[in-house]
Amino acid sequence: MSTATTPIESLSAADLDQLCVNTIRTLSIDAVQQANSGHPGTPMALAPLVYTIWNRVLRFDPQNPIWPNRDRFVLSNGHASMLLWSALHLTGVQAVNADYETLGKESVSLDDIRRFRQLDSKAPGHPEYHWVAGVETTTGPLGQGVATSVGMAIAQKWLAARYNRPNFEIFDYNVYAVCGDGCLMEGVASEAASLAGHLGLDNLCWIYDNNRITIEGNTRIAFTEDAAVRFLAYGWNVLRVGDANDLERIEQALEVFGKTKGRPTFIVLDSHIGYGSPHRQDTAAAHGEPLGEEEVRLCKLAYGWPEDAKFYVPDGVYEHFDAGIGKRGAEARRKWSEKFESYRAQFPDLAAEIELMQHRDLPAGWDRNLPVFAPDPKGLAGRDASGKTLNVLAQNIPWFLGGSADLGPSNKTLLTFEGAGDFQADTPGGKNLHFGIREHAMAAIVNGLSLSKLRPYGASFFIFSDYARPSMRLAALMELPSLFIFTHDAMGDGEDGPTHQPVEHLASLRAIPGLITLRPGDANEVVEAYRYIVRQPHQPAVLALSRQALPTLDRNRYASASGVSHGAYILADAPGGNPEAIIIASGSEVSLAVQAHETLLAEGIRSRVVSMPSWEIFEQQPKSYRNSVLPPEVKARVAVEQASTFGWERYVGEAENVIGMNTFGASAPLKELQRKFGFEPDHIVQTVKRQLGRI
Ligand SMILES: Cc1ncc(C[n+]2csc(CCOP(=O)(O)OP(=O)(O)O)c2C)c(N)n1
Ligand SMILES: [Mg+2]
Repeated sequence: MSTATTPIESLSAADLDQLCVNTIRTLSIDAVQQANSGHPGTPMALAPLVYTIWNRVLRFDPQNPIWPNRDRFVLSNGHASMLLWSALHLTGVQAVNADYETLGKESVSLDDIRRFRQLDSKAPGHPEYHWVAGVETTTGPLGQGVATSVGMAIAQKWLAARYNRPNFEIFDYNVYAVCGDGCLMEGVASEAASLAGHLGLDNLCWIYDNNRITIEGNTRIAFTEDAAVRFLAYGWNVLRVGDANDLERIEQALEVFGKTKGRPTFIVLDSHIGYGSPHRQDTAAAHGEPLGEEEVRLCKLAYGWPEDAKFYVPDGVYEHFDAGIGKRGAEARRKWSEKFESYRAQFPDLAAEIELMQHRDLPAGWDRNLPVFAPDPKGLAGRDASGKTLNVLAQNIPWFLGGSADLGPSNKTLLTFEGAGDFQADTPGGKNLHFGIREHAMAAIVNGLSLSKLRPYGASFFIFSDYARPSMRLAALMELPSLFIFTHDAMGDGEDGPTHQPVEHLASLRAIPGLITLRPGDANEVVEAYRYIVRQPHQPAVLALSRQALPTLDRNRYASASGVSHGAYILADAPGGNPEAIIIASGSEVSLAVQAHETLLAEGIRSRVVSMPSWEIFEQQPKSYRNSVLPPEVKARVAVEQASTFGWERYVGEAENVIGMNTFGASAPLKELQRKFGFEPDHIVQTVKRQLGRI
């Protein structure tokens, strides 16, 4: 048997493969041991898989990890992150900055790996998009990676349909996702797999690490279904590789995937967690604990490794990766770039679109013909204003697309213009996605589309944002411009009752760092909300929209809706300013606040109305602006919002100054609910007067 110290010239090709595989293994166990924290067992088991995908199959150029037509590799079992750090390091993937420039240094250095899980290391605990070049999506919450990979695969199909031309396969990449038992147990993966099967995404391959181990022990305690049969039922092609150490079999299975048309591929890979560890192999202990110095030594012995070497990359390993993925990736990218140049000559407009999209820029004229709504006391529902705006944006921005979780007709998110089309297996250029009743997968898929540089939206009722929240949180963590459109934002669907009436949702979404929530107060605020959102290339947003008509305010009388871009603005003021009381409202309560204001003015009370569609945007404004809208010396304040009162104290002082919800709603017509819960102008008037001592 050759060992890690056998002279390079006497190693066969198979020996070199093995040397690379064992380098991934030993880097992983050394990093976990050094950090005294992490997950060694799965990297030890899956090193051959990752080696085979990366060095033999993936069309990926380490010199340019953001090449648009690269194959995507997603590590959905993110706890096995050392697999990815090893692969990124050994293949020499280059760092890229936020301006999409390669920096001439490696993305993950050996020193980063030595500092695995330490502050500022480019080898953090779990794969983090944005932080480490070469990570295609953030993973760790199990199931998210595989679900997101479906979005990436949909994106490839859509991009190919729009941009490929005969002899110009500009987009023909594949998406590989590795997952474990945990990912397969999570519902989001099932939702996504079902949709992927329906859509026949033959560019998508999931490899399932069938090691029968999770944290609590053998999967016989909780997970005994036949996953292969389940995926067959979803309409996937299912393959099995019975030995995770068999590089040739793994490669063959991946070849079969490459040739399979009309269905995604699911490869069941039987593996041994902690492979090579005499005392830990096939045990849950191998999952999430360092092996211990002695066991590390024994593993190295088993791998033919020098027992005392740490973070050791033997001669020939970097070179072997260079000769594999390095050469193949560079060649693929070079050919593509040449092809793209002739494409640009023949199809300059399409080429220009692709380049804009890659930099998350917008096409010229992206906001032309956005609707302007005339004053109208009866007004328009937020969702209707949204539908009109969406239909304009989706025509102006070719790569703006999306859909709903079966609520398109209610959410008003259907794109109805000529040529918009439905995205289906046989019509992959359609812009209307049908996610089915799968909110969680929808949000993950929307993230996958965003990661592929499209501008996507997903929609549902606001109450069901709960079902999508884990992926929305990841959108924020990844700084993706994913747009989540939620209608029926409060009690507007009255009769549906408390199961359908959001209460805590705004507060809970406002608590997610980096996520922008917007609850516009009339049709023109809806347009301005979109205008703001579309211009943010790196921020996810939630739009909370009304089901019911809201009066369209007369903007000659009240301030322009462009104030939305400041998060909050003075909508109506006491004559000459200098108010003695401030009413702050969002969404459907803005018009109530305006009515209360008119009453107060008539009674000689100098009130101001602040429309506050977005806390987060307001908080980003300079203090001088914030103080001009909410002058600190004006203490009499009321906030009105048909949602949890939680948090509003920050703007109005006492909880008793908030007209909001402290309970669930009820099933009744909206008018009755407004009376029951105090969302009426008169209640606002009384609350203001009470503070001013005028009652
Ligand atoms: C949504 C979610 N729930 C729980 C966890 C905590 N967790 C991390 S790994 C793991 C077990 C995963 O088992 P498996 O996917 O089989 O991974 P293996 O141990 O085989 O690598 C759990 C429960 C998580 N990361 N994400
Ligand atoms: Mg497992």
